[in-house]
Amino acid sequence: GSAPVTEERTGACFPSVLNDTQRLLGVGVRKKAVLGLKNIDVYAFGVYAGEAEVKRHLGEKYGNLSVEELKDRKELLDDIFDNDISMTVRLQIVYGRLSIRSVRSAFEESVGSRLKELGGSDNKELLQRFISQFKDEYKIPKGSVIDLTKEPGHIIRTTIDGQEIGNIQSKLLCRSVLDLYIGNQPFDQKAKDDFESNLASLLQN
Ligand code: DAO
Ligand code: DAO
Ligand code: DAO
Repeated sequence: GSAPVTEERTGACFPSVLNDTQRLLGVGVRKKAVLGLKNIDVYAFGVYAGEAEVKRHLGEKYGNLSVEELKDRKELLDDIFDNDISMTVRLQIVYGRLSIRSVRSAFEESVGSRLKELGGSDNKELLQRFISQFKDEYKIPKGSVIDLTKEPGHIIRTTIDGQEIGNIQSKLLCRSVLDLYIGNQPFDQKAKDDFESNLASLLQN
């Protein structure tokens, strides 16, 4: 369908297609425990992938599988990466008092742990290079839209409300960021489940 999709918990609304090429495959919420006490909803997110590329690169291998079969294929995520399929994770800020400082430290924790896990060796420099894009003067009030776009060549481009703040070329960083949303311990399991189901139906068309 082409109607926008509303993330139910936050009411955030996501277009079903981005830039005429990328299809929305799952939506969810990033929560965070503050002071070890209550969970706050930080942002809603939508995960998009290039429709034509998905069909071109994965159709032959996965097109005949049911959703259940597809979910059992652990190498699917690897194939998405190895074929350098363009993707976007769109974040819509829900929490009204987000400071750039807290973004930096949350990022070090979440992406940093994936970099360690997936990359093995010392990736402090890569992490710092990405984080240095987040300058103190940026403001991300409630309603801000941040796009993390993975372009061919494993370039990750960051925009806030359509304005580019930087880009970095790194396969490991692309993988680590996407892993937060569709990897083994995703921020929102339902978003990952929806991603897989919608990917399966995309491949069957
Ligand atoms: O169920 O909460 C939800 C939303 C999931 C995202 C739905 C995206 C629909 C895109 C369909 C593409 C498959 C052809
Ligand atoms: O004010 O201490 C606080 C709570 C801040 C929570 C920060 C979570 C940041 C998550 C990353 C957001 C990326 C846009
Ligand atoms: O939620 O822990 C997380 C990871 C968030 C990744 C996205 C961070 C991009 C934030 C850009 C902020 C610019 C000031």
